[in-house]
Order: sequence, then C-alpha cells, then structure tokens
Amino acid sequence: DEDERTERIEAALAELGDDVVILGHNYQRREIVEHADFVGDSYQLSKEAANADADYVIFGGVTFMAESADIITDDDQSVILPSMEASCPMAGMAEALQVDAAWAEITAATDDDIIPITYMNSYADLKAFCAEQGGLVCTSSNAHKAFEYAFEQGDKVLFLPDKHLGENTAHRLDMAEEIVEWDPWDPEGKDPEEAAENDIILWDGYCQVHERFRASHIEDLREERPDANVVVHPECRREVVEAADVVGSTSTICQTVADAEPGDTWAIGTEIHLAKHLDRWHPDVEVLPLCGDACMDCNAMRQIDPNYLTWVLEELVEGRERNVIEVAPEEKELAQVALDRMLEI
Ligand code: CIZ
Ligand code: SF4
Repeated sequence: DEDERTERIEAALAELGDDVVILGHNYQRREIVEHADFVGDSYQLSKEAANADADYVIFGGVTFMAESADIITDDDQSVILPSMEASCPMAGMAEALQVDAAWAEITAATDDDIIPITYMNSYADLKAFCAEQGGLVCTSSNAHKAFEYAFEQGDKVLFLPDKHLGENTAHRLDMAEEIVEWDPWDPEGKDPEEAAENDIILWDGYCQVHERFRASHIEDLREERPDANVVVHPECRREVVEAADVVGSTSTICQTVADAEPGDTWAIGTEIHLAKHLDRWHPDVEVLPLCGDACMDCNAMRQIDPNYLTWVLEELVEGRERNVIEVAPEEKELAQVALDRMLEI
C-alpha cells in the first residue's frame, strides 16, 4: 500500500543520502512530486539537474527531459528514468531521419536561408540537427525570442515539432500570414514550393493532451462560472489561446495562480496533474481543471509509477544502476550547442 511504499522510498533515500536528487515534473502524480527535491517544468528541472552535485539524478518526467538532463549534467553523473516507457508522443512526431528528408526537399526548393528551431520537447538527435544547421532550441516561454533570433540569422524558420506553439508564436510576432504547415505523414500535406513561399514552416506535430482542449470548453465555463479566469498553455490550439485570459508556459501558469487574490477562481488549461497540484498548493484560490478531470491526463507522464521509483532507488542501494538515460557523445556536444544558443537569447 501507499504507506508501505512511502516507507521503502524514504528508507532507500536515507541510505543513499546526498548521492541522489529527485526531480519531479509538474505533470507527475502527487506520489512522485511528494518525494521530489525540486518540482518544475522541463526547463527549470534541467537547470536543477545542472546545479545538482548528486551522482544520480532520478528524473520524474519523460525521456526527452532525461536526455536534456544528461546533456547538461557532468559526465560522472547518471540520469535515471524510473520507466523507459515514459516517452512523449509529441517528441516522437519529429524523428531526425524524417526531418532530414524534409530538410532536403525544402532547401532544394529555395535559396533562402532556413533556420530550424526545435521545441525543448524533442529528442537529442533533433536538437543536434538544429545546431548543425545554425538553429537552436526553445521553450514555450522563449519561443518568440528564438524566432526573432532566427530571423536575424536567416530568412525563414522551420519550427518543430509543435505546430500550435509555432502558430501561437507567429501570432505573437504578427506573422500569422507567413505560416505554412508541413505534414510529413500526408503526401498532400507537404509542398516544397509552398514552403518556399512562406517564412514560417510549421511541422505538423502536436501534444495529444493540450490539443484536446476546445474553445467550447472555455465558452461553457464562462457561462457556468462568469467569475472564473482562464489560463492555458501555448501548446493549445489557436482558438483556445484566443478565448483564454492568459496564455503561458507551465511556470507562468504556476505564477498566475500564486499571484491570485484569495477567493479568485482560475481554470487551468493544461495537464490535469498540474491543476491538482495548484489546487493543493493554493488552498485560498479556487483552482478548476478547464475540462473536468477525466481527459487531460498525459499517458507518457503517467508511466512513472511510484512503484518504479521505489524499484530504481532500491536497486541503487544494492549498487545497481537501472534505466540510465545516456545521449551519445557526438549528439551531446551538438545538442549542447543548440541549448547554449537558447540560453544566449
Ligand atoms: O507539455 C509539456 O510536456 C510541457 C509543457 C513540458 C515542459 O515542462 O516544458
Ligand atoms: Fe508530451 Fe504533451 Fe505529455 Fe508533455 S503533456 S509529455 S508534450 S504528450
């Protein structure tokens, strides 16, 4: 049961002491977040990983986040993902091989310089590809700055993998009419000539959690609860972002609720676990999930079962490193370049 498991986790942690640090993403369930030394979004957690002295960084999150942690931690630190099944479907929507093929087609159709930008939610090989082509990584809080940087360096942007973040960023920069989509799975959905004529090429990836929100969820809420405010993540569809009061990254969402006045009501348009944590962390604010609590659950994040956390910790006590996430050295170096470019903007 949960009490027994908690005791086992605490006993293992007591044994391991400073050798271990646990990072918990905001979208992890309570039973993981409660054991975490740091809770945050993927960017905040990468920074905590870099600052950590521990030999072992246990990452409560998904594969691409553990990869980023491995890229920025020292070589003698190991990053451990409690379940190897925790892979973000969006990151999987832009495979480096597929992007290479698209790149060849698009660059053959134009003399313009194209700068690729990949969202943090992508694998290390794609980050490395972007670095090689003069591009960079961005998060949902600095995507607009990455676009500005790219338009200083070149003529066009190829943005991967999240088309909604790309579209919302183009709107923020008043460049919505420059958008063309590139759907690698649909022969009719990719036209190199059309791509050549537009300045912002959006890869047709999306987050299966955030994409499920609809403007009608906000309209219904406003009818039922006219006093409620709505904050949504920019991985949501354009229509949802337009209907919301505030749009922002995971840390902006957390800050918005932290800054609310007692008695205020905020509906949260992001993964359900973050809405639940915010409700627990801020008892004087009324926190509502934007769309009930049934459907906005990330199945990749959910793979990190607390029993697996127990297992990797108890194995470490026995001297066995399980589920180590290691990025190949060549990829690591290039991906680091793409991350460093982001940090410079
Ligand atoms: O949707 C996600 O997985 C997000 C927003 C991750 C993160 O922390 O940046
Ligand atoms: Fe990937 Fe979306 Fe889950 Fe984040 S919430 S890990 S982007 S599927």
